[in-house]
Amino acid sequence: MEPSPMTVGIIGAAFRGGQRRVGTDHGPHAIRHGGFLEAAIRALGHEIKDYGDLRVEDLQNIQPKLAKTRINNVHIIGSYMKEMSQRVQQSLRENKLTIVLGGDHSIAVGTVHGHATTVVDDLAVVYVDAHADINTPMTSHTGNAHGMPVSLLCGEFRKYIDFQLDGLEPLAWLEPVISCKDLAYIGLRDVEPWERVALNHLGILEYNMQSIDDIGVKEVIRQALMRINPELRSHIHLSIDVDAMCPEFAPSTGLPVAGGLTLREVIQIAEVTAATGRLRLIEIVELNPKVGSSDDVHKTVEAAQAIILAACGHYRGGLYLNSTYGVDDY
Ligand code: Z70
Ligand code: MN
Ligand code: MN
Ligand code: MN
Repeated sequence: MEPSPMTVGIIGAAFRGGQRRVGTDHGPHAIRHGGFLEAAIRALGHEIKDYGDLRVEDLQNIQPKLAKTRINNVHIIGSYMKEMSQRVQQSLRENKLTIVLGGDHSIAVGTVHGHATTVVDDLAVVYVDAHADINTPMTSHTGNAHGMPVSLLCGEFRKYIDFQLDGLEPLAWLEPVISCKDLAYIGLRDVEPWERVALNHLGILEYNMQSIDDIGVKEVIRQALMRINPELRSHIHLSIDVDAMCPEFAPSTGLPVAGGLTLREVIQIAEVTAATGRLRLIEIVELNPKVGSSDDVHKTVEAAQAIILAACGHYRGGLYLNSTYGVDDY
């Protein structure tokens, strides 16, 4: 069946402040691929509204660096995520589907906050990642915010985060907008000891690579959606860290981990999620065009684009009966 035409909002999250490497801030430029991504989405029959790239240089009111803090770049992260939340809210109001191009995974603080702010029911978050990203400012060994978005967003963690004591004033506006029960992980295989304790203690729904091998990805995404969104009433936020995939499919990322999902498995996750009619936001994060060879970058960009197109209703069979492609396009 041809995807029903919809308006699609695109937001570039040109951000790298949640980790140490240069390059994730060039992710949006790489994935847009000189207009190719938008052309491919239009070819599916959709209309696009592009909100441009949000860069740190465009921000006002960045507070001066605090002397002592448990999150690196917290002053920049505080302002950036507040602005990102606003931009996501605007796009969600104006479009059926919003696509966010990261950026490191700390941008989820802004995107999930923005998304959850616009919904009446609970938001359902599907988090596809090799990592759990659930460190708190206290447990993190790195101070990198891309390892913390889940703890910053979930209410269950609030009693463990002291915004004053930990120098986190720039993030004091951040209300915990989701609960651990609204979240399902897919693809985990590199979880720190403390993160393992947190996942078990809070009973967070998790399909790690072992579950994928045991029951298959189709059953995994079906169960995940059934558990966190049983009547499909909630809007779905699909957060995809490219390192969820095997390095052979997504080599250009900061921390590749062997033994991950195939591109086809992530495409299927996107297809099944989109088919619910409840997918409202997909973000692709941690693509770093400064990592690896140009072949590596191209491979990773093509993977990101294929996943996005699957979320937009692209059919792998190749042609719809009344396709918008004409013979001239070939
Ligand atoms: C580590 C930390 C992480 C992504 C690495 C790393 C987390 N657990 N997340 N790459 N996407 O610093 O907390
Ligand atoms: Mn991540
Ligand atoms: Mn990761
Ligand atoms: Mn190309």
